[in-house]
Formats: sequence, C-alpha cells, structure tokens
Amino acid sequence: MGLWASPYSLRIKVALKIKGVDYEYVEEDMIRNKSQQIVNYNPVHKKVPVLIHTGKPIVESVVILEYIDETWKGNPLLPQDSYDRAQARFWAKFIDDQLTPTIRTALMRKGEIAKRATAEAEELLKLLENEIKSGNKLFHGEGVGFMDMVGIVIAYWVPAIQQAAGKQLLMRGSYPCICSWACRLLACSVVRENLPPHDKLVSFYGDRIAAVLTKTPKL
Ligand SMILES: N[C@@H](CCC(=O)N[C@@H](CS)C(=O)NCC(=O)O)C(=O)O
Repeated sequence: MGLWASPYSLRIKVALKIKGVDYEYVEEDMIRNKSQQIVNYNPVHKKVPVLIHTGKPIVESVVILEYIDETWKGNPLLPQDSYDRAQARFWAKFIDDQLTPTIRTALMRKGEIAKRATAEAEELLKLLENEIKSGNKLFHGEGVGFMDMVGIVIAYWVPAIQQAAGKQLLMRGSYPCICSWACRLLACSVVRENLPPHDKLVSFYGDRIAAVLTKTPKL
C-alpha cells in the first residue's frame, strides 16, 4: 500500500522490482481520505508504505527494505560486509532523520523558521557532499543499492519541492558530487521507470506548501 507522491513508497516499488517479486499495489489517498486499513495496519504512524506479506503488515520503509532483502536473497540490496552495512544504515538514518526533514522545513516554510532550516540544511548537505566526494562506495556502487533507494528522496523529490517552493537549495554548483550521484541514480532504468511525473509532483507539492503555509503562522 502506498501513495504515488511518496518517496518512501517508491523505495519499496524499486526494491521489489530489483528482487523480481510480483506484487499488488494499492494506492492510498493519504491526503483526503486515509483508509481504516492503513490505521489498522500501521496504528503507530498511520502512514504508507505498508507491505503485506503472508497476511502480515510490515511498516516503515527502511524496515521494509531490510525485510525484503532478508526474505528474497537474490540481488542483495544491503552490502555484504558488516562494516559497509553499518555505514549504509548510518547514512540512511542521516537522510531520513536529519537531512530530509530539515530540507522540507527550509523549502516548505517561510520566515525565520525557513531561514534557520536553510542554514542547517546547507551544513548537512555539505556533510553528505564530502562523504560522496571521499569515495564512499555506497554512493558509487554497481547498480541500485539500499543507500540509493533511501537517497531517491534527495535525488528526485528535493528538486521537485524546491521548484514548487520557488527556492534554490540543492544546486549543482554547490553540491557537485550529490548532483552527479543523483543523475546516475535517476538514469538507472529500474528507478526511472517507477518515478512519478516531475510536473505532477511539483504541482502536488505546490498544493502541500500552500496548505502548510495557511496553517502555520508566518514567523
Ligand atoms: N518514516 C516513514 C515515513 C513515511 C511517510 O512519511 N509517509 C507519508 C507519505 S510520504 C504518509 O503516509 N503521510 C500520511 C500522514 O502523515 O498522515 C517511512 O520511512 O516509511
């Protein structure tokens, strides 16, 4: 179960494709009409994606990716070496817990909140830029791996959100290594063929930004 505009849902679609697993996709209207099924399957977060396998729900995209990797062994997603696996989990947590929320605040809010978040996002992007520049093989691997799936949110969603917001944050001139990695990733057919249309995503985020700004005081 997923949402077409969700980068977290896309991770699961790409992972299942790489593993060659057939599945039934159920689109959820998370904005206007969240189904009772989602609440039942994911009572803690009430979010997509949810993977139902052998009748049981698995939630949280990174947990689902690891579940998929352990259940279908062919075409491994996580690195085989345990140090590299720890690194992949570390950078995935960095992207999901720090980088993405800060970028979203920088792009989707206004005023002092956005200004503070922009400064923080620039620092976090520099950390990622330096890590890729240093040659970390998680970002230079063959094919599409766990780290790439997590990073699609940066590679494809951030440019769409910044276009919707009319702001510039992740630019090639400032972060050439992140942008080259993003280009390589988006050129991979298994990713490209599953991406939602860019313009549709920009329009979706235009509406989300308008909704956020009308709800929050303009600080
Ligand atoms: N940490 C979660 C994030 C999932 C998430 O934020 N899903 C959004 C769609 S992109 C959602 O379902 N939002 C509905 C809501 O917040 O009510 C994951 O990795 O699966």
